[in-house]
Amino acid sequence: MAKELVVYRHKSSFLLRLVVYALIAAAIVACDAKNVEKEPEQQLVVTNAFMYALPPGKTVGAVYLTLENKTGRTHILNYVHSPIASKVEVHRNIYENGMMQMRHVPHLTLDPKAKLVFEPGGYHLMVFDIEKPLKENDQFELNLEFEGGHYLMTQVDVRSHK
Ligand SMILES: [Cu+2]
Repeated sequence: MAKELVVYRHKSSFLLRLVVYALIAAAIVACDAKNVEKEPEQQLVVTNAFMYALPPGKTVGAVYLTLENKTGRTHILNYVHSPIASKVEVHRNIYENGMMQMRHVPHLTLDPKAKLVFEPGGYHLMVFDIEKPLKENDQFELNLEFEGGHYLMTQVDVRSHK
């Protein structure tokens, strides 16, 4: 009788162990699923962000950078923030009616696998009301806010005019 009881207990702890292993396995799968979900946002990449040093008294400048969407999904850039400025906007220069026009692009669509180079004469980030004069080799922070509440932070290098 006592022996049977021991056997029974042994079986039950084996079952319990199985359940625990199953739960651990499920937790690992859940973690993996989370990582996969997070990955697309990590594959939005900003590189080579820079601004030309501003002449004394000037408080508005243009930032140039390369924005890459390495994901298979469309992403929309809705807002850009910087601690050094009151406002940052996505602008695009368009040559129209013999004149260079500057347009505000409030929602910039980045197609899957798209690489967009912000450069003089094209896309740029207009930075308004810069609080302190920016000299060569200064750096400041820029935060890009995409639809769905995903943020991308980058440092902007201040370069001298050539
Ligand atoms: Cu502009």
